Amino acid sequence: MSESAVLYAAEGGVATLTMNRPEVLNALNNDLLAGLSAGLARAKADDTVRAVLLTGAGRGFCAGADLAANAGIPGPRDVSQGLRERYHPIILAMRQFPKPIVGAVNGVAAGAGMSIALACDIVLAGESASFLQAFTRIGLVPDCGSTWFLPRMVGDVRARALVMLADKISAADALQYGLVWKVYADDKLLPEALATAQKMAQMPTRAYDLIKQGLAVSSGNGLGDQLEVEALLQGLAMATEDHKEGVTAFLQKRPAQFKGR
Ligand code: LHQ
Repeated sequence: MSESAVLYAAEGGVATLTMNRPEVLNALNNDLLAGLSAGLARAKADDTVRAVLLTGAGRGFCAGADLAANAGIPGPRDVSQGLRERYHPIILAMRQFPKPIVGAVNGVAAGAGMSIALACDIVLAGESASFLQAFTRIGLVPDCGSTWFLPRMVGDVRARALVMLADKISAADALQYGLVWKVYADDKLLPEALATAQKMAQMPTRAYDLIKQGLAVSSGNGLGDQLEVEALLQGLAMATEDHKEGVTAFLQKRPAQFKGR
């Protein structure tokens, strides 16, 4: 595995993962996929890391599967297995990641690269970023969670149009559709994304983990079941040191100092 396909830097509670194949807009080959998996595992294991920032080097965020590298895949069965073995673990790891993930979409996010952007907890974009469900342009179907994320994020009408028409949409449209949280001037994106991640790294990390667990099951649950999930999660949140600190700080009229425990 090439160490440089994904750059890893941890500072101030934030691990920054930078997809680093700028010459192909960070298209996903096995090195980059392995680098993402390794970077996520490293950030998860490091107790000093309490938030992750994911971005791309150069002018792209991620152009999806490397079509040149994948051109040699012999048949559909191998593609399915490749998705299961190399792509799905990343999407699931992101959604099950016990710390928040901020995505800084600095350029085009296409195909599986758009799915990866959508798997982040907070998606921020530069004003020249774009989003492309590229799959049908090459006779494929959306993968890596796009058919799961999109209807939930933008509704059925827009989800169908995005995946079937495969038009590249601007960051402004993505904001209007609810695919991203905020759009910044290109030169402000990374500093703003880092500030967001740093702020989240000071927040109650265990509560974030529990929130992600609750949101993960909400769309499959009825209200009664989800109320029960919330009750269980709240019991766990209430047992954390950060909850005690939050209440103590409130009563003492001072800012809380959360430790992520
Ligand atoms: C690329 C790529 C790329 C290789 C740009 N691969 N080189 C998962 C697993 C298994 C099987 C199949 O599928 C999947 C899921 C998927 O992700 S399928 C979807 C794959 N992605 C695409 O179809 C997007 C292909 N790329 C594009 O349509 C364009 O490059 C976009 C719209 C992203 C950007 O366009 P431009 O800004 O005009 O840049 P460009 O096209 O000139 O690209 C710059 C370079 O990057 C260029 O290389 P070159 O040597 O000519 O400078 C491209 O060939 C290369 N590149 N995407 N996915």
